[in-house]
Amino acid sequence: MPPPQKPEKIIIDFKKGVIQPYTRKKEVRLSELKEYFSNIEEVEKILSKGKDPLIYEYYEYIHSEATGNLNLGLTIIYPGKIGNEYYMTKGHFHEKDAAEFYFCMKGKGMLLMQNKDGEVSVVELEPGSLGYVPPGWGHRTINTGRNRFVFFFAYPSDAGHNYMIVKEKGFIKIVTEKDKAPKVVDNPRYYKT
Ligand code: PAN
Ligand code: ZN
Repeated sequence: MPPPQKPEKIIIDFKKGVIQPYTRKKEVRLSELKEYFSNIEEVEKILSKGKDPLIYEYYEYIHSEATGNLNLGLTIIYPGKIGNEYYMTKGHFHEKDAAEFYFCMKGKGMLLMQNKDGEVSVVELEPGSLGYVPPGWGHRTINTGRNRFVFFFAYPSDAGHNYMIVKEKGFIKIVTEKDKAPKVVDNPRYYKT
């Protein structure tokens, strides 16, 4: 039996966009996202110039998987585009049927979701709004604004993460800029197996 856990207080710093305490910080740069943006030529062009921009970073406070816990965290997606596709997270499915929520603190963006039947859903997020990811839905977040898009998330500690489905097939939809506004369009690289 694991030792009983103690109640805790977590500080969410709205100004800095950080949580305290956290157990893990991850920075994701363009070079790690080669397979994820639809315009691969543009990715290669930027990298070949010796540039490797920071696309997003997240802080996670991870609890034991064994005891019905929640993992808590905060993600910052920077503003920008690769070609006409906005900066975004990789996106993933949870290994288990585990829900998650995203509470937007700063900026604006979209929570793009799809289930295994190919149904797609988009929730627009602005400060004060919360996007709910039901169990079984793959999820990715996209910064469609001009400033940092910052959100707080929580999900069951034993959820597990599957990135392979998205890495290999992409999402059914992508979010691009057209006439200076975000548009959700079909992903030309998405294929069904
Ligand atoms: C979030 C994400 C975080 C980064 O904590 O992990 O926003 O996105 P990727 O994991 O897709 O790179 C979450 O959904 N956790 O389950
Ligand atoms: Zn998740």
